[in-house]
Amino acid sequence: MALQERAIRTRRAILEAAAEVFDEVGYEAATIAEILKRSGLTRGALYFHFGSKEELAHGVLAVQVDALPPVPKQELKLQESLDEALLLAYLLRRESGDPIVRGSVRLTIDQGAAQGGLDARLPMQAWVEHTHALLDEAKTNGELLPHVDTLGLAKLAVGAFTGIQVLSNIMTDRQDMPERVIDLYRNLMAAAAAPGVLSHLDFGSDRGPRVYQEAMKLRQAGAEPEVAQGAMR
Ligand code: XVR
Repeated sequence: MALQERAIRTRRAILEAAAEVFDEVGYEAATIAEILKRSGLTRGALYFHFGSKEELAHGVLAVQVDALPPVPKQELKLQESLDEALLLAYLLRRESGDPIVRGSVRLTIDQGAAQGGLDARLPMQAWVEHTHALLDEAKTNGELLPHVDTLGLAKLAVGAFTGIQVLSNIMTDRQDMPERVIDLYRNLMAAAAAPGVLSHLDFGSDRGPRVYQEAMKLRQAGAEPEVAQGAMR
């Protein structure tokens, strides 16, 4: 294995161990000793990559959006956006969850403000940009009503997703998260989608599990999203 590849894997293993600990106990209670134990690496290896707990936390925050694997491409970009939100819902749940996603989102939510402590603006800004780009594509394709401000809608979607995530976490340990996401998108899309598009969106309750399985298969195969074209409708 090339030296660089090994360094990338080590870094990844440290971030996963750190994310797990942040998810379980939060930033304040997390210790480097526990993260070290989880990672199974040496102290030297960890400190070579991250100099402090704060650096570890910022490392976990920085990879949040990239931790969402690609969903199969769809003709309707609005469907792709819904599919991403559903996939994220599954990656936040305990059984089907991804440690980086869960740990990183806990760090983001626990901050709650732009100032003080960790800087959680980085992942939130990245989500807004990612969602904005997808909605812009949808608008270019005529999927959205002409008056729709895509940046405003992107901020609304990210803010609302965060809100229902907190609600679902408190009420059901995120068990009802897929339902909450479908509810959110039904209502957002009823206000923003162009006539005729709404009826072509799949809001079915079996959509989430299918997207999740498909995305996990793609991730295992290490495939690019394009390969999935036509694999899922
Ligand atoms: O941007 C997002 C999607 O486009 C759906 C709207 C999700 C934003 C997730 C934000 C993250 C931070 C806290 O989730 C939290 O609960 C995929």
